[in-house]
Amino acid sequence: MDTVTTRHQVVILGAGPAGLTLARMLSLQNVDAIVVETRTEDYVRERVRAGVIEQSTVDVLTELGVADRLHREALRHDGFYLRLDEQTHHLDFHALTGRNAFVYGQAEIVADLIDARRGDGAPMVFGASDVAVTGVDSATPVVEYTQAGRRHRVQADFIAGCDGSHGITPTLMPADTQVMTRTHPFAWLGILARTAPTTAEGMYCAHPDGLSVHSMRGTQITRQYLQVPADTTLDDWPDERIWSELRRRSRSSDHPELETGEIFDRSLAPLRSVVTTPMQFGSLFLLGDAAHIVPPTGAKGLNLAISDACVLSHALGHYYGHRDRTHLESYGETALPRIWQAQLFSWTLTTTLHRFDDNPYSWELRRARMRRWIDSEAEQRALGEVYLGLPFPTPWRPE
Ligand code: RFL
Ligand code: PHB
Repeated sequence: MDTVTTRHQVVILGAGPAGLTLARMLSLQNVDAIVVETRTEDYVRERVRAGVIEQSTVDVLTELGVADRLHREALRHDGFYLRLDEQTHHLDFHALTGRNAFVYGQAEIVADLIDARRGDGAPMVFGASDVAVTGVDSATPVVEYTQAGRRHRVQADFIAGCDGSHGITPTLMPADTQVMTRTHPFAWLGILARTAPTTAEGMYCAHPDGLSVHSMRGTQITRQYLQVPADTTLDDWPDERIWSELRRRSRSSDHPELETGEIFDRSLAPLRSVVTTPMQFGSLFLLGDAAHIVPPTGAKGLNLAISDACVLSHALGHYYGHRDRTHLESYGETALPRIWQAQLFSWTLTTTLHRFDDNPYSWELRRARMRRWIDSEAEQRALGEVYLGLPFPTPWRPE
């Protein structure tokens, strides 16, 4: 097979939220990058995942000129509902902070970013196979891949590892890299269904038998999750079992029973917390899920991916604008404090809202903490500040 050699300043591996947002930020700063993705474009555009995005993320996407559809179609939420002891409570973070959360599917954000990149006429490759990266410990790293029967060899200054938790870039980090991991003893079964949402905003239902989450995609489709055992399979969950469990865990004395309807997508996601440090090595920088994972409780993963993209884009802007490496050298140190705040938030929500054991003491402690969230304005404000998005560590380009 013949090999085509090209050169770009930055190779971005992965066309998820981290990679595509970084690509847009670099394009707007005239930094020459190529995006290389193993999946097909259709697959990436349709992958069902996140839905709740922070005000801070929406603000950046707006600045990047990729949020026109988002502003037309996203649902704007003030907070979320918490159902405890069959009663529904609204945590109104907007009233306390003046900010909002937005519901807009991850696939839509990805589609908007792909369309913007096409508009920029900037290189983006889908369906790459046999991706190999060499020389990350040097100033001349190389990425090779095969696409449409040709081998490509790309020389670059930097590699942005945006290839997610199962990608190859995390494996290129040196042996003494710390990968701090906690695996939670359960998973989330997620569905998309053709039903109307029961509450106007997303809802966490804390039930002694386990969590159920009720979110939405627009006004006609719901996105709902059930805490399930880590070793369960989708075959264990016929539709009737899913609905009866969602209904049981979300029963209330103040709202009608959950509506049921056609389930047209279902998936299982394990719950893990991971932080990799350092987040960089030589000319390689890890972003998003390639560097850290949060359990989906609290909806932080995509937002963190975009905040990493800001930090790296800012640092690359400094490098190409002024040949100043200082921001590149402190990339991880700059990104990590916000990542740890999101880890703490997701950890707190995960350990409070899920059932870990059937010990009544554990349940009463969890109830006591939720009562504080419901009853104390100070606690609500503190939750709301993180839920709606702490400020990003840096602007996406040098000021
Ligand atoms: P992604 O989205 O996994 O993208 C990585 C991309 O890299 C490609 N890839 C490669 N490309 C090139 N070469 C290779 N060798 C490659 N190997 C893999 C992959 O095909 C893929 O396209 O990572 P990124 O960009 O870091 O984005 C992270 C987010 O996707 C993730 O954190 C969120 O989905 C997490 N998450 C949520 N985050 C939120 O902010 N709000 C939410 O409401 C929310 N809900 C969720 C979630 C994640 C969930 N699951 C499925 C874990 C709900 C669920 C159920
Ligand atoms: C979603 O709408 O997909 C969603 C809602 C709440 C979460 C995670 C995901 O905690």
